[in-house]
Amino acid sequence: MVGTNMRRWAIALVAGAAIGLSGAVSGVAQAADSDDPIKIPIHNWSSQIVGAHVLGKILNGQGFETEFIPADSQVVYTSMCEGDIDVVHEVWQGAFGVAFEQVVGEGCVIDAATHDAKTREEWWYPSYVEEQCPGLPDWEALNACAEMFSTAETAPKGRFLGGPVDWLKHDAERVEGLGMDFEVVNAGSAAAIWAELASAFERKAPIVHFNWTPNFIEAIYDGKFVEFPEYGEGCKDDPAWGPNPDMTYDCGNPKDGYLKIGVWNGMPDKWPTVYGIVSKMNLSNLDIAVMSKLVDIDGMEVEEAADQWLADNEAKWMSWVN
Ligand code: TMO
Repeated sequence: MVGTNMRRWAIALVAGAAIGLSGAVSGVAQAADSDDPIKIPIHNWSSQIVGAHVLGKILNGQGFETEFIPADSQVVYTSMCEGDIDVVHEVWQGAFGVAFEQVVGEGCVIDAATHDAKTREEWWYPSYVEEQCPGLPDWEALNACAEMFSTAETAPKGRFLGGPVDWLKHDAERVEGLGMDFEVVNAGSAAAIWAELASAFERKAPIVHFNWTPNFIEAIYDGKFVEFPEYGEGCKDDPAWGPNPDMTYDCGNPKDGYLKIGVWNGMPDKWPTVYGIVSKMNLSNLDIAVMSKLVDIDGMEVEEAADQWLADNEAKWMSWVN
């Protein structure tokens, strides 16, 4: 660590000279922090990818190196326990709450912060489907229309187009627990869901698929989430809970789910400055929606989108750094 510290101080001196020792040495990592790169996962939805680069650029600006690692969004929680990933900045309650709370309970991951953003991840349909299937957004009304949503693959059952498997929504368990006439077909990517929505929308064809908020979709398509039996503590781990006494997941996802930041429990010792920054990071619903919009609507490259968000939100991210 001596070498590490020497190098940091050398950087600090050079930076201090360059800025006339104005006191703005906040642009330099503290002596106590390790030189190792901070390992940030890259998942498979746009806001997360842009936000990972936003965080990376903020840390780079403070003199830290970062490494982006493509990661399965469930396995990432055990990877954090093993020290292979250092920070997950978009922990969505609906998709990852179970995996995240488990490793926090084990003590190897720290629940470092809760964003202001409130999230919902749920079955969703474009509004014109309400004319085709009366009684929506109630799930029993949806189920009565199941066949309308069938494809060659699922007929006579309706198709629910789920997200990529690593989002692990337990939709199949829900279908079984609630006795629904649907079959879950997982999309290969988020882009595949949006392509199917665009195509169905053109033809005003019935479709029900996985969606979430905040997301760019709500800026383009009018639509609604399906209302399932209300989520409650116990639904995901206590079979006795909910309408089906023998099964878990017989409920919808939380309607005002959290969005959290998890870090490897070694971070506060290894990179105290980084831990300080990450613990203050705080994104709103608008931030998440804008990050996805810059890529999915405006067609920007990820890095460009991250630069744009940083340029438009300087006061916000500077407050995490200082
Ligand atoms: C985790 N996700 C936002 C895709 O639901």
